[in-house]
Amino acid sequence: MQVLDVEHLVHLELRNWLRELIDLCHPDRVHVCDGSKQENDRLCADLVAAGTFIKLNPYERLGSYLACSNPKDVARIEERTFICSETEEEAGPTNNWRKPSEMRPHLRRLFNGCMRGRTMYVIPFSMGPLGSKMSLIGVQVTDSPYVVVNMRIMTRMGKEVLDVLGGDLEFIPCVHSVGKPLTPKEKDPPWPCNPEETVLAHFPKSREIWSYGSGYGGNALLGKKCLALRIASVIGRDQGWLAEHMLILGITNPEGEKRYIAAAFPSACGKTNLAMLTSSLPDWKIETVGDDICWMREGEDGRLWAINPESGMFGVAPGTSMTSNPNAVAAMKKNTIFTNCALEPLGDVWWEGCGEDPPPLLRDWRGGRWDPQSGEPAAHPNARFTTPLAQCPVVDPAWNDPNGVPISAILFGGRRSSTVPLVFQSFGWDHGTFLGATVSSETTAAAAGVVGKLRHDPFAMLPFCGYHMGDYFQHWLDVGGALQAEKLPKIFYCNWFLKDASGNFLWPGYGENIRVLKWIFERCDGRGAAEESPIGFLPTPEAFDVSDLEVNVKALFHVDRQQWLQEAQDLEYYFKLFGAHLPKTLADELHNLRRRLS
Ligand code: GTP
Ligand code: SPV
Ligand code: MN
Repeated sequence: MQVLDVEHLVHLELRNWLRELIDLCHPDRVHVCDGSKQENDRLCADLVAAGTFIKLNPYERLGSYLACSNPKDVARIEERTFICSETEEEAGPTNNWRKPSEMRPHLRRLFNGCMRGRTMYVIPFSMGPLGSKMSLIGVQVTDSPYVVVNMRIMTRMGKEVLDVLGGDLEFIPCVHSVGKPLTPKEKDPPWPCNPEETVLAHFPKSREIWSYGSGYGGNALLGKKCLALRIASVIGRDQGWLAEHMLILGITNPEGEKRYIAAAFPSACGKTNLAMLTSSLPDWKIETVGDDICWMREGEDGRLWAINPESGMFGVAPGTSMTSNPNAVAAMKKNTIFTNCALEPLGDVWWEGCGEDPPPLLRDWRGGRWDPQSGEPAAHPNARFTTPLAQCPVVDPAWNDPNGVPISAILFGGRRSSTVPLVFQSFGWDHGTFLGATVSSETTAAAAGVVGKLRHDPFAMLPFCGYHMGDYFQHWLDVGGALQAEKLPKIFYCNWFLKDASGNFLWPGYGENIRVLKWIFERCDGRGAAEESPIGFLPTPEAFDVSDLEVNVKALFHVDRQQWLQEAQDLEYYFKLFGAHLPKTLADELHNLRRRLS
């Protein structure tokens, strides 16, 4: 382990920024992270000693730990997430806005002395392959060692990033504190946090992130949603590229031809599962480039090329099993941090839907003996695993390629129990942009608040767009408009979550989703028959492979005019929200949808 010291950092701006933060936060110690294994081992040992981590049984889970959070700190908190643009209009109607001149003094008060009794860790990290033209560098300061060891999995982190940063490259400053300074005699709780004062502030103009009070997920691992989506969406708008809440997968057909597909579904709606699905169709193969975030820009050949800015997965544990997602199960056999799972007496983790009955004497995520009669789940519904993407058995050979991968198709989708058929294709890029703008989905446990409520979540970016959503729609139209039509990815909409009258899923999902991807692949090839419907192209019965499956094809592809007229009516209201920022092209698309329906 090398001892890196703030005063020896060659980057003047970084050094000055850190000095200011040390003055403000008053940490007892400062540690610049080198990203080494030794450093990680020591931090994990410290976390075990502090009671934050429980070391799991090494025969089951080598190098792996369980952390259980404070019950008040279990998910992203959208009400406390702010975009601090100069004007409210720039943040737009879908974001919480605070005037920078109000937020800055508020943050100064909160951060003043907030790291007393703690170590300030400095994490240099790269979102995207080291040194790629498409990558961005951030430096996160945090007083949470749990955050450091998670960031080491989720990003490229440490000394090698400082080397790329050199003396003068730009970095995105990210400041994080759990908001729980310690007095000299005070004992640190296992999961320090400050739910009453939690705030997550983004400054799109100066490209800064300040997060206070939460140690959980996207609130605290600032490279993820804060940098790679909220701030990167603003940078992408300014520079002509796209920062999206999308998985990226490679799909190879039985002839050995390969294509790449990106897909946007809202939080906890199936990205990780689709990104590494095990095909139920023989000789079709899926490989994973990314499971949550995708940055896309025009390549030298005029196509859209994509990278995954992350290097790990922060995946939803409940529901992950050998039947639903064997690749994720294999990936998390070692070097994995589990958060808010249940603990078995023999030192392995357990969750609802893991494929095994709960063993006796299970400890629930709150730390007490789990009572199966209680009706409460043993693992929190938003329990997560943090695991290196490189450990996924089907990680794509190009996942770390600095040039990214060329995208042939883009999917949008949401969790809809009715109305939206299993899959359909847009009439073109503009109509595809319209489909992205119209995504609605039932809310999930990934964010604090009610679960199961249908809400608009355009492009699955509602909580993640750093500027006016209407302008974001226009940006999508502009990016597409700048590319040659034949080079544009084809755009599709899908829905794995249709239900029948008794509330059962109409579609088996998971590995069977390959059948949808197969049709998409063939559509990109100019094969794969489709018929026009008022909402887009639907697969013809012959073109959609349901061999060996017993499903109600008619119900899966039914387009109910009444329901869709209702949908269009609702969109009419929704689009008003964006006022003059709604692109006319999208208003026209809505008008055309209504015309086709009537
Ligand atoms: P974030 O990490 O929050 O962005 O979530 P995600 O979009 O990656 O969702 P993920 O793949 O983790 O899935 C979330 C939940 O949806 C899990 O409980 C899955 O079991 C469930 N799920 C995923 N794919 C399918 C599917 O094809 N059908 C059904 N019915 N459920 C699915
Ligand atoms: C999501 O909510 O979309 C996630 C989890 O991927 S978090 O990192 O907490 O945002
Ligand atoms: Mn996500």
